[in-house]
Amino acid sequence: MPADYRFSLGPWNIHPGADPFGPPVRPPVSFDDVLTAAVDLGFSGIQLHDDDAVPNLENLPPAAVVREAAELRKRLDDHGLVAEFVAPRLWEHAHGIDGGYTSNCPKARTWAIERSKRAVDVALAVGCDLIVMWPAREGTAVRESKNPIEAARQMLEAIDAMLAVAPNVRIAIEPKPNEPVDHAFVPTIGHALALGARSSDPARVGVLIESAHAILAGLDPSDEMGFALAAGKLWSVHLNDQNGLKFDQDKVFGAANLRGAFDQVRVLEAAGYADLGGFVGFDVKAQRTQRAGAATAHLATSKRIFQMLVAKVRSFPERTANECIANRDYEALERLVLEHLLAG
Ligand code: XUL
Ligand code: MN
Repeated sequence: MPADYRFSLGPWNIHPGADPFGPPVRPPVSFDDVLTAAVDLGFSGIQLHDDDAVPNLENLPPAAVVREAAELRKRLDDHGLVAEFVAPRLWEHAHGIDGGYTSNCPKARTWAIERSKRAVDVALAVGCDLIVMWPAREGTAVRESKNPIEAARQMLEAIDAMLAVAPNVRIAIEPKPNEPVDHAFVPTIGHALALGARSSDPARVGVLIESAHAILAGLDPSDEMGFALAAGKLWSVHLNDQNGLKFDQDKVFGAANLRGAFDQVRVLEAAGYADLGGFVGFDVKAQRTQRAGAATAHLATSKRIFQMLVAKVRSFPERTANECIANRDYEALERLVLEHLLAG
């Protein structure tokens, strides 16, 4: 029997509905309510930005940051939850206006590295060894504003600084090709793995793949996952969906491309992802039209669709598929997949 999948979410996945064109439409949800909702939804992992875990971390000495993170660990414990990862949130702070690690301001770069080291402290105190590095503003809106050769070196320096904090800390890079910047540095899984391979300890650098981010890069998320899985580097996923090349939509898993979602689940199943111990995270956003009482439906639906797709993958007629492949009859294979997906 394959292991059961473990599901995770971040507090930002349950939010009051503000978007770049309008204010919140639902009351704020407290952190404790997020934890309760996670349990009710059958999730066991909580993903955290460093300041989700310790909201005032910028104003606290390092020892106090660690103390607060340890307190949070107890609160998670009380709910039967564990922290999956901590991600340094550099992109909301004034110092991170032009990126952190690749900012053109040396003071901002120093701040970014120091803050990232604190994020490692937070992760260890909250009981996890995984840091997620989403290089949000590490990139350009004006191509000539930064030197891409220098930027690769700076990203590497940041990774090495975090690795040096503790011998057991691991880093999962979560690439995204654009938004909020026009061109992000490290835009795909290939870039992330190449960078990790040049770090001071390649064994401790892997990736988190978000479906929508791969689609925004014009790539197939299941192939991106396959590439990372082949290298033993897929340490987390942010399953969601994306309707073509536009802003990062964070739609319900499978909502835009059910077959693409099936293929992602299929590659996870093929690799025994559940046995490898990684969480299945859903980086999905509630629609702004949603009323407060129903603003977790996107998470419940994503999980349900994932589980239904696991059943679809497990009942897929692999033998017939292999016959189609042996006969090089890919039209028959196409039909087999489509009929299987449509069968009740
Ligand atoms: C941004 C994104 C982030 C990261 C965590 O597009 O996906 O939420 O997953 O910082
Ligand atoms: Mn994400």
